[in-house]
Amino acid sequence: MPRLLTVAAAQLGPIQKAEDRPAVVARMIALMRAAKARGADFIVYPELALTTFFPRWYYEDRAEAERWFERRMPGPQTQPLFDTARELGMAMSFGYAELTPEGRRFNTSILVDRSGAIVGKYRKVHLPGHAEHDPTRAHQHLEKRYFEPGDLGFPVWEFEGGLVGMAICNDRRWPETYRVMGLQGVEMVVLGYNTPTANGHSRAETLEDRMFHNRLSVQAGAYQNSTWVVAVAKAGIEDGHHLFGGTLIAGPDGKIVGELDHEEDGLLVHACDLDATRFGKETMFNFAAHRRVEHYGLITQRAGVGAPLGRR
Ligand code: CDT
Repeated sequence: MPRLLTVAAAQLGPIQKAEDRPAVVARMIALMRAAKARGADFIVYPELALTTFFPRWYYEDRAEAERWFERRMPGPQTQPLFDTARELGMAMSFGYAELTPEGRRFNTSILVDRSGAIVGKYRKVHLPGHAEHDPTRAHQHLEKRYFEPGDLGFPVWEFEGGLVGMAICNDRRWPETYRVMGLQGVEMVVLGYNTPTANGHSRAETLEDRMFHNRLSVQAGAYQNSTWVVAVAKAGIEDGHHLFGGTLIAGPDGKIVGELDHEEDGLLVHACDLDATRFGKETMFNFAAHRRVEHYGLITQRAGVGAPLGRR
């Protein structure tokens, strides 16, 4: 019997600044009901799923950005999402801006089981962009202003009969993200993203380039760690700013099993055989047999590039 986890990648179309939480939660619930009707057990929504991608906006006073943060999860406005998940027996994952009781701010995702209980939390480690307004950029990307780097590492949880981990957006471009979870035997990585079509710098990168790098990052992480990766976009034009779509699921052989071709709310549903991860984990990427950790020291000793180690 294959170990099947039927996952629904629930892409969200744009969320405008003026759209409030109840309206977004209603869209998410509609997707959840549609996912259930298509046989899904687990629904995955994007990064910062409850609001517009607010780090594009500069607030001189950071406190003004607090309206985009959740002080409690679930809170009064998100409770209906949890209630529906419990009613349908649907596990879920979604991202939101977390404001802790101590006043700390993180870009966070959670894993919620079928009873509606939060069983896992991840806080985004790789925060792209900058902390101050940058007049040389066509678009601001102020994640470093509004969030601290995550402090929880990259844990993997026993979840829905498999081993599941989370990442958020820019994390998907870093091989360390997947490898740390790969070393815990991860069988499915779920991640959401908000990726602008324009990179903010003058260097021209086409939409095709950016979609290529999206696929490349996800497929490489899946193949090199023999894991499913479910990558879910928030897409479309938010108050004049374009986010690309391209929600996709990659299998443990790195191949894409499905991809969305629009920028609206929509579902990509796939029955993922978690046992399909075994072949890669036991052969090509049998880590215990083939990894040579004595040569990997620089990975944790250096963040940036240093002197070459080659000797004459
Ligand atoms: N949300 C997020 O992490 N977006 C980044 C954009 C980087 S461009 C400053 C991404 O890697 O998709």
